Amino acid sequence: EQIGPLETEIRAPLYLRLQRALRRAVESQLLKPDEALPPERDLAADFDVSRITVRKALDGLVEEGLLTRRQGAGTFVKGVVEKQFSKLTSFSEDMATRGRKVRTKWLSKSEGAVRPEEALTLGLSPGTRVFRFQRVRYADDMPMALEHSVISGFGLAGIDAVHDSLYEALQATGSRPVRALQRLRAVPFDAEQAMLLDVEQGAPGLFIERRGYLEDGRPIEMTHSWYRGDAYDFVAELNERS
Ligand code: 16G
Repeated sequence: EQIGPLETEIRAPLYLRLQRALRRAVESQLLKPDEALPPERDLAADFDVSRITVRKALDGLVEEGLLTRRQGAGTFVKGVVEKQFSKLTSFSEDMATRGRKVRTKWLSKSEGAVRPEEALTLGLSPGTRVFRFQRVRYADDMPMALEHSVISGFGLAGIDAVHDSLYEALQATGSRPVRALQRLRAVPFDAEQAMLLDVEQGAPGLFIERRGYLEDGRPIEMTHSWYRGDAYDFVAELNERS
Protein backbone atom coordinates (compact mmCIF):
# COMPACT_ATOMS: atom_id res chain seq x y z
CA GLU A 1 0.00 0.00 0.00
CA GLN A 2 1.10 3.53 -0.72
CA ILE A 3 0.78 6.89 0.91
CA GLY A 4 -1.46 9.29 -0.94
CA PRO A 5 -2.75 10.26 -3.42
CA LEU A 6 -2.90 14.02 -3.04
CA GLU A 7 -6.36 15.52 -3.16
CA THR A 8 -7.02 17.48 -6.27
CA GLU A 9 -8.89 20.52 -4.92
CA ILE A 10 -7.19 23.43 -6.51
CA ARG A 11 -7.47 25.93 -3.70
CA ALA A 12 -5.40 24.10 -1.06
CA PRO A 13 -1.67 24.70 -1.36
CA LEU A 14 0.37 21.68 -2.35
CA TYR A 15 2.15 21.36 0.98
CA LEU A 16 -1.20 21.24 2.80
CA ARG A 17 -2.42 18.49 0.52
CA LEU A 18 0.74 16.53 1.12
CA GLN A 19 0.38 17.17 4.84
CA ARG A 20 -3.14 15.75 4.69
CA ALA A 21 -2.04 12.66 2.79
CA LEU A 22 0.72 11.99 5.31
CA ARG A 23 -1.63 12.61 8.23
CA ARG A 24 -4.03 10.04 6.82
CA ALA A 25 -1.17 7.58 6.45
CA VAL A 26 -0.30 8.04 10.14
CA GLU A 27 -3.90 7.89 11.32
CA SER A 28 -4.62 4.73 9.37
CA GLN A 29 -1.36 3.27 10.70
CA LEU A 30 -0.02 2.80 7.20
CA LEU A 31 2.91 4.55 8.83
CA LYS A 32 3.27 2.95 12.26
CA PRO A 33 4.23 4.61 15.55
CA ASP A 34 8.00 5.02 15.75
CA GLU A 35 8.41 4.24 12.06
CA ALA A 36 10.80 6.41 10.08
CA LEU A 37 9.39 8.41 7.20
CA PRO A 38 11.00 8.00 3.79
CA PRO A 39 13.78 10.55 3.19
CA GLU A 40 12.60 13.96 2.01
CA ARG A 41 14.09 13.50 -1.43
CA ASP A 42 12.13 10.23 -1.91
CA LEU A 43 8.89 11.86 -0.81
CA ALA A 44 9.55 14.74 -3.18
CA ALA A 45 10.11 12.31 -6.06
CA ASP A 46 7.10 10.11 -5.16
CA PHE A 47 4.70 13.02 -5.04
CA ASP A 48 6.37 15.03 -7.75
CA VAL A 49 6.76 18.09 -5.56
CA SER A 50 9.76 20.14 -4.47
CA ARG A 51 11.74 19.37 -1.35
CA ILE A 52 10.64 22.70 0.06
CA THR A 53 7.03 21.52 -0.20
CA VAL A 54 7.93 18.25 1.55
CA ARG A 55 9.77 20.17 4.24
CA LYS A 56 6.80 22.44 4.84
CA ALA A 57 4.36 19.54 5.06
CA LEU A 58 6.61 17.72 7.53
CA ASP A 59 7.09 20.90 9.59
CA GLY A 60 3.33 21.19 9.89
CA LEU A 61 2.98 17.61 11.14
CA VAL A 62 5.83 18.05 13.60
CA GLU A 63 4.04 21.09 14.92
CA GLU A 64 0.80 19.13 15.22
CA GLY A 65 2.67 16.58 17.30
CA LEU A 66 2.14 13.71 14.87
CA LEU A 67 5.75 13.46 13.76
CA THR A 68 9.00 14.06 15.52
CA ARG A 69 12.50 14.80 14.24
CA ARG A 70 15.45 13.00 15.70
CA GLN A 71 18.81 14.65 15.30
CA GLY A 72 20.72 13.03 12.48
CA ALA A 73 18.23 10.17 12.13
CA GLY A 74 15.30 11.70 10.27
CA THR A 75 11.60 12.14 10.84
CA PHE A 76 9.54 9.58 12.74
CA VAL A 77 5.92 8.92 13.54
CA LYS A 78 5.44 9.77 17.15
CA GLY A 79 4.54 6.71 19.22
CA VAL A 80 1.75 6.63 21.76
CA VAL A 81 2.84 7.07 25.34
CA GLU A 82 2.96 3.85 27.31
CA LYS A 83 2.14 4.79 30.85
CA GLN A 84 2.82 2.45 33.72
CA PHE A 85 -0.45 2.02 35.52
CA SER A 86 1.18 0.73 38.68
CA LYS A 87 3.74 3.49 39.30
CA LEU A 88 3.08 6.74 41.09
CA THR A 89 4.62 9.13 38.62
CA SER A 90 3.70 12.63 37.54
CA PHE A 91 2.81 13.78 34.06
CA SER A 92 6.02 15.84 33.94
CA GLU A 93 8.12 12.79 34.80
CA ASP A 94 6.29 10.59 32.30
CA MET A 95 7.07 13.08 29.56
CA ALA A 96 10.64 13.78 30.65
CA THR A 97 11.54 10.08 30.44
CA ARG A 98 10.29 10.12 26.84
CA GLY A 99 12.26 13.20 25.92
CA ARG A 100 9.15 15.27 25.44
CA LYS A 101 8.77 18.84 26.57
CA VAL A 102 5.99 19.72 28.99
CA ARG A 103 3.85 22.78 28.57
CA THR A 104 0.85 23.91 30.56
CA LYS A 105 -2.17 25.90 29.54
CA TRP A 106 -3.76 27.17 32.71
CA LEU A 107 -7.54 27.24 32.72
CA SER A 108 -7.83 28.35 36.34
CA LYS A 109 -6.03 28.49 39.67
CA SER A 110 -7.84 29.28 42.88
CA GLU A 111 -7.65 29.02 46.61
CA GLY A 112 -10.64 28.76 48.92
CA ALA A 113 -12.59 26.89 51.53
CA VAL A 114 -13.04 23.20 50.76
CA ARG A 115 -16.37 22.26 49.16
CA PRO A 116 -18.43 19.51 50.76
CA GLU A 117 -17.67 16.86 48.09
CA GLU A 118 -13.94 17.70 48.21
CA ALA A 119 -14.03 17.56 52.02
CA LEU A 120 -15.47 14.06 51.77
CA THR A 121 -12.88 12.68 49.33
CA LEU A 122 -9.94 14.46 50.93
CA GLY A 123 -11.16 13.80 54.46
CA LEU A 124 -10.82 17.45 55.41
CA SER A 125 -12.93 19.32 57.92
CA PRO A 126 -15.29 22.02 56.68
CA GLY A 127 -13.63 25.39 56.32
CA THR A 128 -10.15 23.99 55.55
CA ARG A 129 -8.39 25.83 52.73
CA VAL A 130 -7.56 24.06 49.49
CA PHE A 131 -5.89 24.94 46.20
CA ARG A 132 -7.55 24.16 42.88
CA PHE A 133 -5.81 23.88 39.54
CA GLN A 134 -7.33 23.30 36.12
CA ARG A 135 -5.04 22.89 33.15
CA VAL A 136 -4.41 21.39 29.76
CA ARG A 137 -1.19 19.39 29.68
CA TYR A 138 0.92 19.39 26.56
CA ALA A 139 3.78 17.21 25.41
CA ASP A 140 5.78 19.22 22.93
CA ASP A 141 2.92 20.96 21.15
CA MET A 142 0.38 18.21 21.45
CA PRO A 143 -2.40 18.46 24.04
CA MET A 144 -2.40 15.18 25.99
CA ALA A 145 -4.67 15.59 28.98
CA LEU A 146 -6.98 17.81 30.91
CA GLU A 147 -6.51 17.86 34.68
CA HIS A 148 -8.47 19.26 37.59
CA SER A 149 -6.62 18.99 40.89
CA VAL A 150 -7.57 19.83 44.44
CA ILE A 151 -4.73 20.00 46.93
CA SER A 152 -4.96 20.23 50.73
CA GLY A 153 -3.87 23.72 51.79
CA PHE A 154 -0.87 22.62 53.85
CA GLY A 155 0.72 20.99 50.81
CA LEU A 156 1.81 24.09 48.95
CA ALA A 157 3.65 27.27 49.79
CA GLY A 158 1.09 29.21 47.76
CA ILE A 159 -0.95 29.26 44.59
CA ASP A 160 2.00 30.41 42.50
CA ALA A 161 4.30 27.68 43.74
CA VAL A 162 3.08 25.47 40.88
CA HIS A 163 4.64 26.12 37.50
CA ASP A 164 4.51 23.11 35.20
CA SER A 165 4.66 20.37 37.81
CA LEU A 166 2.34 19.99 40.74
CA TYR A 167 4.37 17.12 42.21
CA GLU A 168 7.54 19.19 42.08
CA ALA A 169 5.82 21.93 44.08
CA LEU A 170 4.46 19.35 46.55
CA GLN A 171 7.91 17.81 46.85
CA ALA A 172 9.28 21.19 47.93
CA THR A 173 7.11 21.14 51.06
CA GLY A 174 7.62 17.43 51.67
CA SER A 175 4.02 16.78 50.62
CA ARG A 176 4.40 14.70 47.51
CA PRO A 177 2.04 11.71 47.65
CA VAL A 178 3.72 8.34 48.23
CA ARG A 179 0.62 6.23 47.71
CA ALA A 180 -2.47 6.66 45.60
CA LEU A 181 -5.78 5.11 44.71
CA GLN A 182 -6.80 5.35 41.12
CA ARG A 183 -9.93 4.65 39.17
CA LEU A 184 -10.17 4.61 35.39
CA ARG A 185 -13.16 4.80 33.10
CA ALA A 186 -13.69 5.26 29.36
CA VAL A 187 -15.52 8.45 28.43
CA PRO A 188 -16.32 10.24 25.19
CA PHE A 189 -15.03 13.83 25.14
CA ASP A 190 -17.70 16.50 25.23
CA ALA A 191 -17.53 19.55 22.97
CA GLU A 192 -15.47 21.71 25.33
CA GLN A 193 -12.99 18.99 26.25
CA ALA A 194 -12.63 18.04 22.59
CA MET A 195 -11.84 21.63 21.72
CA LEU A 196 -9.22 21.91 24.46
CA LEU A 197 -7.59 18.62 23.48
CA ASP A 198 -7.83 19.16 19.76
CA VAL A 199 -9.80 15.99 19.04
CA GLU A 200 -13.25 15.36 17.58
CA GLN A 201 -16.20 15.65 19.91
CA GLY A 202 -17.12 12.15 21.07
CA ALA A 203 -13.56 10.84 20.62
CA PRO A 204 -12.60 8.28 23.28
CA GLY A 205 -10.93 9.50 26.44
CA LEU A 206 -9.70 7.91 29.64
CA PHE A 207 -11.05 9.49 32.76
CA ILE A 208 -8.80 8.83 35.74
CA GLU A 209 -9.47 9.80 39.28
CA ARG A 210 -6.48 9.79 41.58
CA ARG A 211 -6.39 10.27 45.32
CA GLY A 212 -2.89 10.71 46.66
CA TYR A 213 -1.81 10.15 50.24
CA LEU A 214 1.18 11.09 52.35
CA GLU A 215 3.27 8.60 54.29
CA ASP A 216 1.22 9.27 57.44
CA GLY A 217 -2.03 8.53 55.59
CA ARG A 218 -3.26 12.07 55.20
CA PRO A 219 -4.85 12.72 51.79
CA ILE A 220 -3.06 15.43 49.86
CA GLU A 221 -4.34 15.28 46.29
CA MET A 222 -7.53 14.64 44.41
CA THR A 223 -7.13 14.87 40.66
CA HIS A 224 -9.52 14.22 37.82
CA SER A 225 -7.64 13.60 34.60
CA TRP A 226 -9.01 13.16 31.11
CA TYR A 227 -6.32 11.55 28.98
CA ARG A 228 -6.57 11.38 25.21
CA GLY A 229 -7.43 7.80 24.32
CA ASP A 230 -5.43 7.99 21.10
CA ALA A 231 -2.27 9.16 22.84
CA TYR A 232 -1.97 6.66 25.68
CA ASP A 233 -1.56 2.98 26.34
CA PHE A 234 -1.75 2.00 29.97
CA VAL A 235 0.49 -0.90 30.81
CA ALA A 236 0.98 -2.84 34.01
CA GLU A 237 2.90 -5.92 35.04
CA LEU A 238 0.63 -8.46 36.63
CA ASN A 239 1.65 -11.24 38.96
CA GLU A 240 -0.41 -14.23 39.91
CA ARG A 241 -0.13 -13.35 43.55
CA SER A 242 0.95 -10.05 44.96
C1 16G B 1 -0.48 12.67 36.59
C2 16G B 1 -1.51 12.19 37.59
C3 16G B 1 -2.14 13.33 38.34
C4 16G B 1 -1.07 14.21 38.94
C5 16G B 1 -0.13 14.70 37.87
C6 16G B 1 1.01 15.51 38.44
C7 16G B 1 -2.34 10.23 36.37
C8 16G B 1 -3.51 9.53 35.80
N1 16G B 1 -2.55 11.41 36.95
O1 16G B 1 -1.11 13.27 35.49
O2 16G B 1 -2.95 12.79 39.38
O3 16G B 1 -1.66 15.31 39.60
O4 16G B 1 0.42 13.58 37.18
O5 16G B 1 1.81 15.90 37.36
O6 16G B 1 -1.25 9.74 36.29
P1 16G B 1 2.76 17.17 37.41
O7 16G B 1 3.68 17.03 38.58
O8 16G B 1 3.44 17.19 36.11
O9 16G B 1 1.86 18.38 37.61
